[in-house]
Amino acid sequence: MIRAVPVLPDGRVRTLCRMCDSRCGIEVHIRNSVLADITPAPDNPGNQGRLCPRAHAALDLFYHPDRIQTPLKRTPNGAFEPIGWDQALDEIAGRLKAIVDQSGPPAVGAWKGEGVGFFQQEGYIRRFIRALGSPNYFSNDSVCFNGRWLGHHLVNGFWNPFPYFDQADLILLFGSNPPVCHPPFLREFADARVRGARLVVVDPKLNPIGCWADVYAQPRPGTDAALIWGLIRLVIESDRYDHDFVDRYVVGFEKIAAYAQRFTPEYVEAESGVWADVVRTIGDLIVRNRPRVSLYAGAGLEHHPGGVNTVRASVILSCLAGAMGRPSGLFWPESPRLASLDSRNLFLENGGRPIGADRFPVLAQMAGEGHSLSAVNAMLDSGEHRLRSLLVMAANPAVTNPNVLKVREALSRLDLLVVSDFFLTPTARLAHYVIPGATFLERTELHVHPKYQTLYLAPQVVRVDGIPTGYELWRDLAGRLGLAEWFPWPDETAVIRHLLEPGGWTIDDLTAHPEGIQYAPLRFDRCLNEPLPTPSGKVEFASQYLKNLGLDEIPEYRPPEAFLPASPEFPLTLITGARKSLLYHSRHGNIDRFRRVHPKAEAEMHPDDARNLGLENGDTIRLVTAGGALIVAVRIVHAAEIRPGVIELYHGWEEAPANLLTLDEVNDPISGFPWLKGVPVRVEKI
Ligand SMILES: Nc1nc2c(c(=O)[nH]1)N[C@H]1C(S)=C(S)[C@@H](COP(=O)(O)OP(=O)(O)OC[C@H]3O[C@@H](n4cnc5c(=O)[nH]c(N)nc54)[C@H](O)[C@@H]3O)O[C@H]1N2
Ligand SMILES: Nc1nc2c(c(=O)[nH]1)N[C@H]1C(S)=C(S)[C@@H](COP(=O)(O)OP(=O)(O)OC[C@H]3O[C@@H](n4cnc5c(=O)[nH]c(N)nc54)[C@H](O)[C@@H]3O)O[C@H]1N2
Ligand code: SF4
Ligand SMILES: [Mo]
Repeated sequence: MIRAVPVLPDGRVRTLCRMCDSRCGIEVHIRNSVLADITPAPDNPGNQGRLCPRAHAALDLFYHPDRIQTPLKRTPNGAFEPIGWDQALDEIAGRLKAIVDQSGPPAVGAWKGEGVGFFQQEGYIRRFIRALGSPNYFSNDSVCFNGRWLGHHLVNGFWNPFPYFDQADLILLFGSNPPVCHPPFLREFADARVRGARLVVVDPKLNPIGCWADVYAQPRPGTDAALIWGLIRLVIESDRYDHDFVDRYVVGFEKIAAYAQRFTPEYVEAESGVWADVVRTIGDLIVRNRPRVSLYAGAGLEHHPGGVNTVRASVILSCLAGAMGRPSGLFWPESPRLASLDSRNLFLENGGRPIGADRFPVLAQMAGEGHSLSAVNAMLDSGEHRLRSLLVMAANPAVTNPNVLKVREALSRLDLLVVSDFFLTPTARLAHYVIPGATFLERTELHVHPKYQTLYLAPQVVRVDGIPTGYELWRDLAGRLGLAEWFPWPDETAVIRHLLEPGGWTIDDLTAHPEGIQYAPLRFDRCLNEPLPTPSGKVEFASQYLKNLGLDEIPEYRPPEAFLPASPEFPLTLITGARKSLLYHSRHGNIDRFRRVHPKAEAEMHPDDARNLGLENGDTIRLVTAGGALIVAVRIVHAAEIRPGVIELYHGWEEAPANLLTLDEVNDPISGFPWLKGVPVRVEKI
């Protein structure tokens, strides 16, 4: 049993759930020094007294019998032996120093995963790698939200990840599944529907929210941009867009108006498979319900090689629908005045170029990070630019990254791989050293929610002897490398005091307001009253910055065939990673009660495709793509649930990784994203 010391022996501690990025308010109940229960906090603006079932899984993970509780060292025969904390850090620091002395700091990289989120923990990792003198910071964000982040920033210079859906008259969801992925937004959808708001869902797979839709369109994967351009054309043709807005705020309107001409409803139907009259119906809904339109693009749009352009086109459509400067649409959230842990600008200004910056300069310049798929190539490189060591925090790329066989080969070639995790994952099993990871219940953390412009303190609920928090790990490692001045704070509370200083807040202020402090009034029209943080200061329908880099000035539509020519070898299309309610990427498969709900990997298939292939429900099939092959069971779904010709497979199964099939070298030219959804595939009956 884990050596847990809760901050109080009995009672409740108010904090935030970080079992996903929604960060709902929770109360952790402690009874006789045991973490006994988690219930919703009543007054958090996000969850408003509700929780999803994953919140309780925090306790399943915390007390899990397989949880790693001491550092582990891999022995020559491949087994792991427990070692002491000082020995682990001394040896890791010694080996890092030797690599830096021989090959220079850039031979060392760090890789952050979704497990630790995007602010304070990310800051530590960025800071550590910068202190070492390496530009090589990588993260899951190279396959997560960076595509959408870039798409929005290229057009507007900002991104409010979530609009206020409850204030919309029309919600358009493209490739997203909020009931499963962001449960707190269900309340907003429900409120909007009660008021009579319309809902359009565009997804090749009927996900739960699709069942609520007024219009459900099932496109051929990777062709959303054709539909979006068709809608842009209809809005321009209707002349019901705001001419004054376009004249005052927009660069490049004529270019997009000319380009949109070819996207007639019939052309959109030929490209995307969405019927021409459905295209017209959606266009009509936009025109009638503007300007209170919430257009939300999920991971379904960015996991394609044309992803950033698709997102850019969706932002242009939102702007033409009048969504700029409205709570239901596009607004420019303010950031709180906090000190920065991260020193990315410092590095980039000094000419630091992370791995992948030559191929994907926009990612490096705008998001300030290396390209994780190029990092994998650099681990396999034998030349002077070889990446020799990687420090992985809360990520499982041996399952979650495309082309997992290559990822595993690359990780096993490293001279030093250190992984911090709760469990011996496929990634951790390749490590030289495994560091036990602290759950969010074990750390004190600041959180910022841009939608509400709210700052929260999530206090530590429990301490575990022998398990360092993320901060303690980086601090102690930096100390051993002579870099103590980068981590001068004794503990996480001191870090938070430092972070709060510029804004004049104190820890007591935040403790007194567990529901969060709104750090600035919400000014939805800010984006209409201040120059935008784009090169021109305006809304960039056309981007000179991209043009100068030899990239698409306007977000042109490129069909999937532009990236991989159609081949009779691969007649079907594979989409991966539609989220499952109780699983989280490669996580939670080891929670028995969750496993009973999602027992095994299954490829979902349309009944017509199954019939053509002579398949029955439960048959075993081999899926083959240009990337690899995988044997898996088939589940034949209802005819309405998936577009004919499309196969869906969840991406988090350790025993059946969908990422054996995805393509790491077919990339979005702007973000460098791999091809995770829409990959040409063949099905063989076994
Ligand atoms: N339970 C749970 N919740 C999660 C996660 C989890 O693993 N589990 N992960 C979290 C993370 S990190 C993320 S990034 C978010 C993602 O959150 P969302 O983007 O809201 O959801 P996904 O399930 O990734 O939705 C992808 C949808 O896109 C569809 N799709 C696939 N290809 C296409 C296409 O070409 N066009 C269109 N229009 N749709 C397409 C899929 O069928 C699927 O329904 O979820 C977060 N929430
Ligand atoms: N084919 C395909 N691949 C995909 C996707 C897809 O849709 N299709 N989606 C992509 C997306 S959007 C994302 S975000 C990535 C996610 O990619 P990853 O971040 O690599 O995925 P996870 O499986 O969530 O791995 C997180 C690991 O961190 C550990 N962990 C969790 N919390 C903590 C913590 O606080 N501290 C420490 N030390 N460890 C912790 C967990 O045990 C787990 O092993 O996957 C991507 N991969
Ligand atoms: S949606 Fe669920 S998992 Fe995510 S923060 Fe809220 S309670 Fe936790
Ligand atoms: Mo993600």
